[in-house]
Amino acid sequence: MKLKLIEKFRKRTAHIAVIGLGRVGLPTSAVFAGAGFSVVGVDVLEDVVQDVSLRRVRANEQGLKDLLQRVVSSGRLRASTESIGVVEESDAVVVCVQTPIDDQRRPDLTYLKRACDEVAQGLAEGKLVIVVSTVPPGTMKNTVVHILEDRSRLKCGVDFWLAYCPERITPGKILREFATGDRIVGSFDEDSATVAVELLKTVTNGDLLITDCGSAEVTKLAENAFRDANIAFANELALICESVGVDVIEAIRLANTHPRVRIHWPGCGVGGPCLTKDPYLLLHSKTSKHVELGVVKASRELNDFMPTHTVELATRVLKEIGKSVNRSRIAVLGVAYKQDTDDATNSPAEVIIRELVSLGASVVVFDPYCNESFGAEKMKNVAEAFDGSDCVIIATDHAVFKKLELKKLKTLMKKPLIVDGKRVIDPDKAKDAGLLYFGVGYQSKL
Ligand code: SAJ
Repeated sequence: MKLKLIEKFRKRTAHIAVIGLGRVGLPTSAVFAGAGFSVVGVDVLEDVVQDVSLRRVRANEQGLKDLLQRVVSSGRLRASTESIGVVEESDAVVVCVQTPIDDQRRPDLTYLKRACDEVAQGLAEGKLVIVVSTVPPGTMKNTVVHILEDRSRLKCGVDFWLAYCPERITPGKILREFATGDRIVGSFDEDSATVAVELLKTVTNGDLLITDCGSAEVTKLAENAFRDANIAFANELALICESVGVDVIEAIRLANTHPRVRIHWPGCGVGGPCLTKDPYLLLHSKTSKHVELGVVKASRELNDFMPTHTVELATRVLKEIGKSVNRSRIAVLGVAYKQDTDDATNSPAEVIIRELVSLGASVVVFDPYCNESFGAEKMKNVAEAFDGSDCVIIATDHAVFKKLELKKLKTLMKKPLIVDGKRVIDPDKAKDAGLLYFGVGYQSKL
């Protein structure tokens, strides 16, 4: 049975179902179809399914539109809202549904449980199920395997194979990272690992690192929680540097010349769908009775405070130069949560804009890629944003913001104040251009 499935993967004759066509599922479907498989992507949302049929990609993701055009036109990828029948006709099922947190920041596994229940209804002997969704530790063992086995009356590792292979793709570079990145393959049994590796080998040249499910779950969460904590450390340093009059970027640059130090970049906050959520999935399982497990939680809290800190910085400096925030026109450059993408999910810019508006400022925004404006007036270009402003706040590190013509732009401003939330501008260049420059981790003398 196992060899038959492996043979189908090698010959690309296997049929693959991808459940969930979001940020991860859509590229996953396209990549498997691009590798030669016949793929059906399933989503509960009609318009998402229709987007695939119309070959429409909403995200600004390098190469994805071309790949989708190719695989849909060739008939290797289609989409459906009906999961059970699609699973019945598939040899492998890849689950990519969202695993959000609720208002209390507890994991909400509703989508995952529903997807597993439907997969179980279409499951038969000899199929492989791979879960890709990010999950709290223990979810595969305590939830996923039970739903699959109970509903299908089949035995994992005997009748069907099951693996947990979290994604590691980063928006903007998804296809490249998919093709070259190493992948974790967590499984309960050797055969499941072998079969999952055979499938993943068809789409990545990276190493496939086999482990048990629990380790794979913790690894995925550790990756994002570590990055969040590292950024929080950089942000804490930034706050310290502001109070002692040191440029945090200089301190981090020098500290990072030490062979065992690698501090991340500070800024006006951490956004996106992953770093803002995954640490809470990890925290959900904390169990120590002897010590308060504070690092992950404190990191989240500090990073969540940074947009407010940026607003406070702008407000204070405006006041010092004789301008109250409620009489100021403030331009926010960048709405996306991440450089050179159009995604505004949990963007620090949202908090910055909303707080400025609630303080009575007149807020305008410019982002070359992102249509979202969180209620602020959208400007067509950088010059329009600077024109008549009392303060410009940089909230996203888009590459174009690193090359602003500061001398020219300064002449358009009412007050020449720039607050660099992403530290993309050289303070000396800004000062040479006649600007008052403040930034996260950088204080100027007025
Ligand atoms: N950020 C900083 N300082 C830094 C790096 C990032 O402030 O030094 C900010 C960014 O501006 C952004 C936020 O953090 O607002 C998140 O950006 P990111 O590039 O760290 O991460 P994501 O959320 O786009 O993608 C992460 C990646 N995880 C890691 O790098 C460990 C990606 O590889 C994962 O696949 C993705 O989460 C995911 O889906 O889990």
